Amino acid sequence: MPKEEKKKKVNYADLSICTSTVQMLQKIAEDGYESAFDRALDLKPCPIGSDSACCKNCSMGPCRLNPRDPYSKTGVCGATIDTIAARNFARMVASGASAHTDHGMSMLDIFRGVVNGEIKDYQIKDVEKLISVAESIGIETKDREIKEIAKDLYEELERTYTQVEGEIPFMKRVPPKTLEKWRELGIVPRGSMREIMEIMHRTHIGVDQEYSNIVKQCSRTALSDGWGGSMVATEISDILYGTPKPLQAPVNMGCLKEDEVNIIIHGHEPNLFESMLAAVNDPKNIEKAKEAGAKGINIAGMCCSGAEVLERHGIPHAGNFLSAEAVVATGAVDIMAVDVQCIMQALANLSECYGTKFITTNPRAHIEGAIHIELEETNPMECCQEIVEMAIERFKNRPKRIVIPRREDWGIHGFSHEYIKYMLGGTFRASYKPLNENIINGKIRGAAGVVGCVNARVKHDWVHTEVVKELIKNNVLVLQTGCSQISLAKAGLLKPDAAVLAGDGLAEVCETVGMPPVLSCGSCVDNSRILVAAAEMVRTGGLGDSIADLPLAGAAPEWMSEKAISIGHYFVASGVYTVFGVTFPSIEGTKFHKHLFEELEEMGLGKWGFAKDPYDMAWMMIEHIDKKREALGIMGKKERKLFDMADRRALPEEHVVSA
Ligand code: BF8
Repeated sequence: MPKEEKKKKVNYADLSICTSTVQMLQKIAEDGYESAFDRALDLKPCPIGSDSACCKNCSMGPCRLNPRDPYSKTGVCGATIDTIAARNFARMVASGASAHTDHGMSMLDIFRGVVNGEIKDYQIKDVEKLISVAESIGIETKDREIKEIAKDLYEELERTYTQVEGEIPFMKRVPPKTLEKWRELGIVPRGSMREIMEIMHRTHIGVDQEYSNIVKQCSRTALSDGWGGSMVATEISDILYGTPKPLQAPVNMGCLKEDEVNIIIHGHEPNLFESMLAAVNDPKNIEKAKEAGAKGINIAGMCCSGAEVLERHGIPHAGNFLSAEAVVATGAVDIMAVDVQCIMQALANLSECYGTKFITTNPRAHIEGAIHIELEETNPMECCQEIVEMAIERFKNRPKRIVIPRREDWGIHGFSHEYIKYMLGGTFRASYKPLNENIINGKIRGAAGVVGCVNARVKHDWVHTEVVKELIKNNVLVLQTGCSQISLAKAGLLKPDAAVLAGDGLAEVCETVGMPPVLSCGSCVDNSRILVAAAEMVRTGGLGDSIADLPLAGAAPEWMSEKAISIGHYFVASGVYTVFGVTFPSIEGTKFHKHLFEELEEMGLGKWGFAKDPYDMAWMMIEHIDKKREALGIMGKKERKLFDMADRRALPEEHVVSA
């Protein structure tokens, strides 16, 4: 079928519940271009690859096994389905962990430059946080100069990456019982460089060919991400740019301004955004924009870069990963500047179609067709100034037709774990005790982290939204990060009055404390905030001795990136039941699958789960939370389930959407 004809048949409202995105997808099609949603329709996923039944680790292959009869064949070298799937999984963990740990390392490089005086454009903004992080890993702070503490902190945290033997510094934050389990299983991370290197070695042809031993190294590597690289990224970003506190901020494309110069920052590391904020607020630049006929300069975020400044400064957020092309299609974006991760290559061409200047700024991520202006940490303003000037130039030559969806959704963002503690306990008694007590008395059934990507293979934003609605309706407090929280912000669930959608117990707690039932915690590296919160819940007492005892579950309902696999696996290794949607890279019935989905829990860790249907996903989590409550002896009288898994299974599959 000719492309044009085919495009006319697509009803974009079937592919996303974000009305702004739908409006712009329609515009992209009408303008004769295509988006990831169109490409997903054109390009069916390879069924063998989706089941992880293909090995291309050497040139005797690629060897494709039969997913329907996975033990009927092996690869040329004799690798079984369990070895092949475990190796593929391990390489996803390694790649995802690399992304987060390399991001964390960049933050640490900047911190070192600030401490040594080589970098002057960033400063230690949050001294209180610096001291608390230092103390949490045993650095003496009493009667010492801030600079001395910061230097020790830098040197200590560098071990997170470079250490070849011993335990990484943030192991001191892990509840003792959890750490004891990791030591017993031999999965305490040394340094992330060593763990990632070892995964790449072990998954080479002819090395580790026992799935459970491969998974052991997955756990060690993923933990070096969650309790290592990601945690360093979060903590150093807070020290340099401030620890988030709740604030009200808008999300969605209505934040673009027709009469202002619009700059979108997309990617992951907060440095570019922080420097761009300084540049757009420079009165000289505002004056230049006015001379060009604009009312001012407007800056907004996308994806995790956006989530960082949304949480810290209340800067508007234009949309999550899958809305990036839609935002460009407004024609109103004068510049989209990016750094690393989750930047679709297609943005370069599409930007050209709409006259948007598309700028790469990081030496690790050039994109064909983009203009590269490198951000030097020692002189970030040079790059940012050039970007602002280009944006003003583009404003002068904007295309005539600009279409901005008018929608803005306001919500509360910025729930760092420090603030959650303060919010619950007050300034002088900051504590997780009220949370634990409300879980013990049953008003709150448990907590869930619903996080991660959006994926063009399922209905955009819909799966996230339905999972979260079902959880809060059943008194589960939800913590969010990444693209997921933007989905829920657009659905209006990050406002205190969303408590009307919560069950009676959770609603009562939300009303008393004045918080929404869904807490927006930041970017994907900020999943480390959820780990710290979980450790704090254990330390507070009454909910068991290890993270695996907590009535806690996690989900990435629309995941797509390798980073999500690393995150999922560090939650699992930390003791959390973690349910993924869309697809899962293993075949049910294989030994590898059973290991991830059952045996890890029997070993005292968490376990993986998988469901496509959001209500199934939510109920798998709720039933797990109830199982943990039973084990803790806090189940009380059995709550009446309005609609449980058995009811769900009896229903036809009308809620499962595939694009
Ligand atoms: O790191 S949630 S689509 S933007 S990978 Fe990417 Fe996924 Fe979004 Fe943030 Ni995280």
